[in-house]
Amino acid sequence: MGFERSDTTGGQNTALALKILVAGGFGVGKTTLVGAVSEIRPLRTEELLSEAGQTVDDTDGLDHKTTTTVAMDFGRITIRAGLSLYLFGTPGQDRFWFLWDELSQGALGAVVLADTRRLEDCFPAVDYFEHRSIPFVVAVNCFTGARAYGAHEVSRALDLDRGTPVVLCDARDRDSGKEVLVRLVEYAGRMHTARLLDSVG
Ligand SMILES: Nc1nc2c(ncn2[C@@H]2O[C@H](COP(=O)(O)OP(=O)(O)O)[C@@H](O)[C@H]2O)c(=O)[nH]1
Ligand SMILES: [Mg+2]
Repeated sequence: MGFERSDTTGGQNTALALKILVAGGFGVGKTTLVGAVSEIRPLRTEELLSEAGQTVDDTDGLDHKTTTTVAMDFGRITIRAGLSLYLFGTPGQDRFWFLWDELSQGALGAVVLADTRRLEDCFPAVDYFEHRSIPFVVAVNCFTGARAYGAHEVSRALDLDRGTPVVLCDARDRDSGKEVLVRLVEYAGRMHTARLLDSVG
């Protein structure tokens, strides 16, 4: 389980910094989410969609998206005193998969963003975290114009393991994004405890 302790006050106030990945398909709202919740000016690397890129990046049904993240988003949020999260928005395109293995080293867990209009776009991310037993929550970014599905329907459509949380959210909204992250931290905490008990029992 990846975290670092930074002790700035001689052992009085030990701060935990946890690493969280934000994954999901192209245009699902990863950059938006990291930007909405981050207390520091989010670092992002975007490039204008090149003409060549446009044939690769299917922008149908996306809201006037003209840039794409080629490296990743980075942000930080303090959940409560002594607990902050470092957020890494993973590259949303297949040609950047090779970056994920490095990014996922030491991560507590992941948020998989989903858009119910293109639910299949998050299958690769779901598979990726399931196969590596990295705890994740699915956050349905409720775009205007998208039919509202319940958490249960999304869970079934994605064939998630029982217990994997599905949260409806608005990636543009700070409180909504924070709620997703709190759910993830709680869920990942339960998963890690259960595995620990399994390994001693
Ligand atoms: N209406 C609406 N638009 C959103 C929402 N989240 C993101 N967007 C827009 O969708 C586009 C893609 O979002 P972005 O964060 O860049 O997606 P990324 O590729 O996953 O990083 C941007 O133009 C956002 O402004 C949302 O919850 N509602
Ligand atoms: Mg992005």
